Amino acid sequence: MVSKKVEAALNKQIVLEGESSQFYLSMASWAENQGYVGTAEFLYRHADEERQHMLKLVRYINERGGIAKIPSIAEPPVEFESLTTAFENLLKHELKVTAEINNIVHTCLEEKDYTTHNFIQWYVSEQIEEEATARGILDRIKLTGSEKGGLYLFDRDLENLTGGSISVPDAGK
Ligand code: OFO
Repeated sequence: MVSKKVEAALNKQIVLEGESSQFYLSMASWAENQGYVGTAEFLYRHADEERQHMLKLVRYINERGGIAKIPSIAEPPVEFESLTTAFENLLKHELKVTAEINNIVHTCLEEKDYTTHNFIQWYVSEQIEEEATARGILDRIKLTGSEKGGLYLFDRDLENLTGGSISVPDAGK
């Protein structure tokens, strides 16, 4: 059974994962409208993965005798200045998510909840990957520059990255 404190921390994380999903969905839609087909594919896939992260938390809280709360989510931005600013925002967002995951780890230890501590380790590893992916993408953009030809190649590259650089968990497991 999760304590009230752990339950609250996990419910807070549901909001963040939901926000991540909506944020990436909005970026995907923007990229699609800009003609960045590969980037859009990558981001649509990423938005789905974030929803799985949220779902995994919902299922875990309920499984452990808590009550998962499904929140309303703030509207994400519709427009992004450029691919660079979009991915800079993404990295900033992921850094915030990592900080919150670390807070959950801290709460688990305070509450001596070693089961949730174990559960949350999946998110700790996932954040290492997500930050690395975001940094890698920003590096690629910097390397290709803002010329149309370079951005076209970047976009194609990202489409190929869609395949499996970010793993999708089984919900609730
Ligand atoms: Fe859920 O990993 Fe990004 O936010």
